[in-house]
Formats: sequence, structure tokens, C-alpha cells
Amino acid sequence: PYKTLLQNPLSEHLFDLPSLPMDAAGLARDFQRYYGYTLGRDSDSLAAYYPYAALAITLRDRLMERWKRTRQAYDGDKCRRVYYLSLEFLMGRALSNAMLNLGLEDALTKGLHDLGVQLEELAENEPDPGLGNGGLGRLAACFLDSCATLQLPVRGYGLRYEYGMFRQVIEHGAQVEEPDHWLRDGNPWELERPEFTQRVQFGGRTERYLDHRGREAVRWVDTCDVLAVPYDLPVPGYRNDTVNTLRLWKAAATDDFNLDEFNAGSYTEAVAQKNQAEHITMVLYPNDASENGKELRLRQQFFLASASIKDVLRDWTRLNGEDFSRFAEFNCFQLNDTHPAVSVAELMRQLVDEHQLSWDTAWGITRETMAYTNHTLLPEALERWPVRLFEQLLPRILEIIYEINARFLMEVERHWPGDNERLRRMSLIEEGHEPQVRMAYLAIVGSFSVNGVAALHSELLRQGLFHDFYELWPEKFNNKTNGVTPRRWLAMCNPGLAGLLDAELGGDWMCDLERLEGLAPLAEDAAFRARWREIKQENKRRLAEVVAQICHVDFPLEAMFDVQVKRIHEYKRQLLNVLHVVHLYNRIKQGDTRDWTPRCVLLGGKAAPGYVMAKQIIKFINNVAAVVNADPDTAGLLRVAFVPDYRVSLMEVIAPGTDLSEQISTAGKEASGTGNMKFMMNGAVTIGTLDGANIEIREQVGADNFFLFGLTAEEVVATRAHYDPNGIIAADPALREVMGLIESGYFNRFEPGIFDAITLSIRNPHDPWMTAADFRSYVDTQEQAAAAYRDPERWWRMSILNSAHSGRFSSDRTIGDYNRDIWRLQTITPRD
Ligand code: 4GP
Repeated sequence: PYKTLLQNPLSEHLFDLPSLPMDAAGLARDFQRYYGYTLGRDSDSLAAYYPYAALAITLRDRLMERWKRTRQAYDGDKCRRVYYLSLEFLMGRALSNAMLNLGLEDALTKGLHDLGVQLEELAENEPDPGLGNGGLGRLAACFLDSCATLQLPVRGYGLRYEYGMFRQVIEHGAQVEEPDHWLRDGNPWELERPEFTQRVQFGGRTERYLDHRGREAVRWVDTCDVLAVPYDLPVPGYRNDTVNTLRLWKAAATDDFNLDEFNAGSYTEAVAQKNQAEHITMVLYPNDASENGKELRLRQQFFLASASIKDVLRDWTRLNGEDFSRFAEFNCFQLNDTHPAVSVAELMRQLVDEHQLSWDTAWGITRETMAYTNHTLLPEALERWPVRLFEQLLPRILEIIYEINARFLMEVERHWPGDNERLRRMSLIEEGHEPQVRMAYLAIVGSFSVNGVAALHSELLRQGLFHDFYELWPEKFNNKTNGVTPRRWLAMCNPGLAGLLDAELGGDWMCDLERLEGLAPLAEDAAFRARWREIKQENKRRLAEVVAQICHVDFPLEAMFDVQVKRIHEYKRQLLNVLHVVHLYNRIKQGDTRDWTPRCVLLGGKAAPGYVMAKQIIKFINNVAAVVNADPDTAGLLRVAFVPDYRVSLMEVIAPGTDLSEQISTAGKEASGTGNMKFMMNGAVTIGTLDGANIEIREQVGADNFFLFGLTAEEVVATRAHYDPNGIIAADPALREVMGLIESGYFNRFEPGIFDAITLSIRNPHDPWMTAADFRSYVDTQEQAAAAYRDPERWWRMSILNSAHSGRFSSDRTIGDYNRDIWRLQTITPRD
């Protein structure tokens, strides 16, 4: 689309930019100029967006110089690079992040103050970009942050969804979804790069022909093409002059029109048809950890894979021509779950069909450059696409998958001669009434590395889900326990605690989080504990204000703030939490409140719009909350709130203000969790099962500083065959009463029957989440947590030790591990 090139290159002087001022007055001047001139606003404009935008551009300029220098450094070094391919990047707001990383908070606050502008108020006007569902998308964002801070040449590739994650509104206790048009006012952080547009093919058919060397070759013809236009977002490292790139593709129509229609006078129809193309990046699929067989989703996946690989190959051929002999040495693709797994076949297609490499050479390259991360064990989340859909949409890709499969099955046959059952199990194609392509297997076969995201999860992959593949290629399998960025999740979101850490540990602990260990001895110091408590109380005040404002529920600060925020999913067992709440309510109603710890229970999270049970759970939480909060007997003892529209910016207020972190999934189901790490860093104590990274959290902080309950993953499996929830309910008076109260319709007096599905699921002997099995040990352990909270010396010591031992859960450690074992990148420092 940009065929017009300059005849004469621009003068070098043009690129000799003066450095921008970083002091208060200089920043304020720029802000004023952008507001008044660039954006053209006046005193008559009261729209809050523009002063925010002026501030964003002021910061973006400062990033821009560093961004260019980083690119030059990477190009100049001809270094090995990694491309992180992900359908989701849940970046969170950019402004405070840029400010922190550039070290401009004080200067900007002062500069704006001198203009009579409140920085904090402006920052609140930034939309929270929701280009992800939950853990997987947020992990990608933490990883990019760590890569920039560690000065690693890693580029993110994703999609620029016009509509991100839906906005969740609660009406009569139930979730209602509203579209989130986050780009409506524009996005001052992005830089459109139409000059790097790529063309992506769909549909059509394949055709054999003889290439110029007389060899048989294949081309993909008669396709409906879509343009992929890149938008770059800067990813600043922490005060190190590195600014990496997140490149998001937007789908756009080509300018080729159906001439027949044109000539038949259907000009408007021909143009209107082009709209179809742009639908590809219209909306994020709001499902986490669950499969969906929608054609548009496969289109999105291929669109990302094809455009990104073309982008990388274009860069390669620009410098190396058609010599791919060292390609694998310099390039590595990390696949964030199976969503971009079609990249394996697409890289093969581009190398073989477009760059005329032999199959074996191309396959050698592919297998040395692809690496795959799995994020979930839930079988319903394992992506499979109908062969039929591939045939229509990506006929050439299907041929390539068949070829990969045929060669792979020969390898299996050599390894286990005559084991037809194994061939059937391991095939990339699941046979049956409607044959399917197994995307996880394609990813494993095409990669040199396969990792899970916590020790237990990686072990369960080896022993369960991917066991056959582990037997064939044990060396491919490895673990990379997740982490979160301490810049956003401590330094930025908890300024009170950050100040204390600066004072006690010296600056820059956020780049060497193991230094938090230095807090451990201070846990014994009463004066320090008092300081710690004050900071937590202030953070609780901030959180209580938000809860009062949006939930209209009053959270008294002396109560224990007990929080579970995450996607709503049966395996995460928000239901178990609510059963405990109902149990506490029963105790209050029976006058059993001796030695009571006042408690404020906060829940939040979105349900996939089509996940009926998850939506019922939200309704149930809200109904229970309404009854409990309205009952005068609970005053000062128990409060329950559901915070609507849980998102990154809300977590920034919630994590610092939490006392007790609920990580209560059925053991063996939560791959890792990352919210658990954010809470721990901010001094919350965990109540949790031996699941995902909880196990490693407990190892770090010590069994005394973690409230453990429930069956282990092994016990869950062993119990399954003889699980008898009704027997358990009958034998436990407390649970019997809880179930009785719910089943009496106490929480749905005007809506008879609406919670039947919930109570039946708990009573079902095939309940995969085994909620009843863990009730007793959960309630007992909650009682221990409550008792610990009544002993302030003990509680604050535990709180401090949780932060102190959270260093391992910095995503800098995680990325260090990826780099050591998989990526093997050199650090690159931009030069002046
Ligand atoms: C999530 C997992 O459920 C969570 O345990 C993990 O911490 C996170 O990925 C990051 O690895 N999975 C998803 C998903 O978000 O969509 O599968």
C-alpha cells in the first residue's frame, strides 16, 4: 500500500534530534504546548481526556528518543532476538508506568502543580486497555516489562482489538456485558507504521507448478487477502534507556476490488464487502481457559501468525537476502499457549512456498526456532479446530499440517513399532465423526521447548496431558514458574510500602527483588511492625473508599480484608468462598460470635459471557452479599461485596489493601496463578490449596506463614471414584446448615429456584471441583487465619515475611530462567 518511496533519502541532519528536557519547567512547557497547540484545546474544553492526552504525548516524546536508540542498538548488533506471540496482552495503563520507568514522577508532579494541574486526576482518565482475559494476557505484559528492564531484545506481537474485554455491569446481582470501545478517543501511546504493512491470505486453493529450477512447488492462489497494519507501543525498561516494542496488528481491507461487480455498476456493494476484512481485529474473544470453535477466532490466530512471521522474515531478508542458514541461530518465537500454534505450519509455508527452502531445511529451522508455553490443564481448554474449517479457510496450511503429521507418525512408528493405539493418541489429527486438528500437539511437535508455568503444573503435563510426548522427547520439557513485575505490582501500586522499602533497603530493590529478604529480620522489630501496619491501614482505607464508591458497602478498617479476585470459574471455587461466608452468617445468626474476627469479604471477576454456571455464581455472590449486608445482626462482624468490572487498574488498589489472599482452586487445576504473587508481595497472607504456584509460595514463606487446607492433587484423583458429597454434607452439621439455608431459598426469596443448579452441582458425586470435600478443612483453616489476625504481633510478622520472601516471584527471575534455558539472548545496551 505504500509503494511511493522518496526519490532522495532524507538528510541525516533530520535525525539529529536534541535531547528533551527532563526537569519540571521543561516538562510543563511541553505539556502546555501539546494541550494548547497540538490538541488545540482551550479554556472552554472541559473534556478530561485532553489534558491526559497532552501529558501522555509529553512522556511519549521522552520514550521516543530511547525507543529509536534501542532499535538501532538491536539492528547494529545483529543480535539474536525473541518474538513473543500472544493473542492477548493485558498491559494496564501506560502513563504511570512510563513515569516510573523514566524517573519523572517528582518533576512532573511539580511541573503540573505549577500549572495548577493535579497529576493524579489526569492519570485516572486513561482508559485501562483490556486486550486480554486474565492470567495469560497479564503474564505477557509482565514479561515484556521484565524483558525491557533486563535489556533483552524481545518484541511482543499481538492484535489491536478495537473492542477489548467487555465492561462488566451488575444489574440485579447479575453480570451484564457492555462493549468497551477503548480506542474511541484515540490512543496517544501507539505509533502507526503503515509502511510495514503485511498481506495475509485466506481461502482460495492450492496449485502445483514447476519452479524456475524445475522442482515441483506449491502456491496458494485465488485467496481473499487482508492487510495487517502494525501499530507499535513502547515498552520502557526501568531507568535504563531501553524501550522495547509491542507490535499490534490491525486488519484492513485491500484496495483490490471485484472488477466484475464494479463493471456491473455495483460500486457501493463492492466497497461495502471490504468491511468483512476489518472484522478480524474487531473484538477480543472473552473466554479464558476454554475452547471455542468460532471461525473468526481461527482467522485471528492465523492473521497474527502470518503477519508476524512475515514481518520477521522481511527483516531477515533485508539483511541476509535469501540465505536462511543462520536464521535459527538469531531468531526464536515463544508461543503463548496454543493460540498462535498455527505459526508452526505458517513458518513452514513461508519458508517452503515463498522462500523455496526444501522441506527438511525448513523443518530443521522451524523446530529450532519455536518454543511453546502451556497455561492450562483443563481439557476443555485444549484447542482443536475442525479439519473442515481449515480446508475452507487455510487450505495450504492444512496440507502442511498433514505432511508434518505423516512424517511425525513415522517417527512414532520407529520408536514404538506396531503400537497403533499410540499412533492414534499422538496424531495431530483427532479422527472421528468430525476430524479435528489438535493444536497443542502441533505446537509440541514443532517446538524445541515445551514448558508449564509452575513446578506442579509442569509435572502434571509430563505425567498426564503430554505423557506420550514426554516419553518421546523428555529433553523438550521444562518448567518456568510464573512471576509478576515488581515495578507495577509494588513500586507503582503501593507507594507507601515502596517508600518504606527505599528507606530500609536502598533504591532499586525493584530490580533485584531478592533484596526483600532484608525485611525478614525487621519482622522481629515492634516499631517496624507498627510502621508496616500503618501503611497497610492506609492502603485499606484507599480500597475501602473504592468499595464504598462502587459497591456502596462499608468496609471498616479494623476488619480483616479477605479477597478473591480473578476470573469466575468453577475450578477456582468462588463457591467454596461463599459457602464459608454463609457459614459465618449462620454463626452470627446463632449468636456464636465469641472471639470473632470482623471480616470484609471482597470478590470480583468476569465470567465468560457463555459460561452459564459462572454467571450464576456471580448472581449467587451478590444475593448473599445483599442479605448479609442488610441484616443488622452482622453489623461490625461481616461484610460482603462484589466489585464489578475487575481489571488491572482495580487490582492496583486491591492488592495493597488486602490482608488475606484467597487461592482456593481444586488442587491440580490452577496452572500457576499470578494474583497470588501480587498479593504476597504486598504483604497479604495466603489461604490456599496445594495448587499451582501456591506450593512454591508456601515453600518460600514457610508453612507457618501460609494457611494451607484441602486435598492434594493426588488425593483429588484418588477420591474421585468414591466421592460422596451428600455423605459429607450429612456428616458435617455446619455444612448441612449452610446447604439447608441456601436450599430453603433464603437468598432468593423473590426468585425461586434460581440457585438449584448451584446446590445440585455441590451435591453431585461427579462434581469435578469437589467443593464439599474441602469445606471442613477450609472452614477450620479460616478459623486459624481469623485467630492469627486477632494477634496483631503474629499477623504483622506474617505479613512482613510474605513480602520478604516474595523475591522469587518477580517476573525478572522468570524471564532470567526463560533466557538461560530457552532464549539464550545477550543483553543489549542502547548507546548515546
Ligand atoms: C492462566 C492460568 O489459569 C493461570 O493459572 C496462570 O497463572 C496464567 O494462565 C498465566 O500462566 N490461563 C489462562 C488461559 O489465562 O486463558 O488459559
